[in-house]
Amino acid sequence: MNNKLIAGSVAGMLLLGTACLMLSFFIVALYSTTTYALSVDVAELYGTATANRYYKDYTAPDFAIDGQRDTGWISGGHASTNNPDWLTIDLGSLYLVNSIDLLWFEPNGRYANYTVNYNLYYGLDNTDWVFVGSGIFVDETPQITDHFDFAPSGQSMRYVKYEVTGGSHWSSIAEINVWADDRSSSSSVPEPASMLLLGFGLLGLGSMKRIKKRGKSSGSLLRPAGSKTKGS
Ligand SMILES: [Ca+2]
Repeated sequence: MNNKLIAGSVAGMLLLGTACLMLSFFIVALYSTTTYALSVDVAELYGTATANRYYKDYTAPDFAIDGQRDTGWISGGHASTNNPDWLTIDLGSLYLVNSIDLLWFEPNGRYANYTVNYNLYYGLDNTDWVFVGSGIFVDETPQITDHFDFAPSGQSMRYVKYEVTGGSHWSSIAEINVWADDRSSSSSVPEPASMLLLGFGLLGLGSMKRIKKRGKSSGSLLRPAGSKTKGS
């Protein structure tokens, strides 16, 4: 191959490889400082639950945030609008909450069509409450879950209040899941695009080295590893 042509190719690949590699490292460094939070149940992880009353030790408030679907809080009596039962959760600090799920007990048929009427609130403190929504759990379906979404921006809160205002069942709830971006579980993850660019950079340097080697030996790039170029 013409020496000038080889020299030109080497210079071009050197320039291209260096440019790709520098760009790749810049993007990887940029994204390596970006954190991606995981959505977790901060009530189960960090919360403490308190209620105005509970039936037995095995139906205490903390069983509403223990992550188990077959345990829960049971007040031991009926509530009314004028005399509600309540359970509050203190998350320990402010969280930007994405959604809240309420899971009632899986009914076993003993109390078919019994009901629990509830209101859901959140608060920045344990005094002033902001209404989120209300519902009625009816003991007639295999699984009973109500979902409250704060998309797209989330809602900052430290406290959650589940209030029962009536119904034919004793006041109760199996699980209250409070989904938020967990700051402690954030992780640094390079994006696939930056890793792809890094690959291009390395590929460019690899091509440059192969051309430099070909310029010296004029041998085949596909020859088996370890084989010797004629005359070497
Ligand atoms: Ca539970």
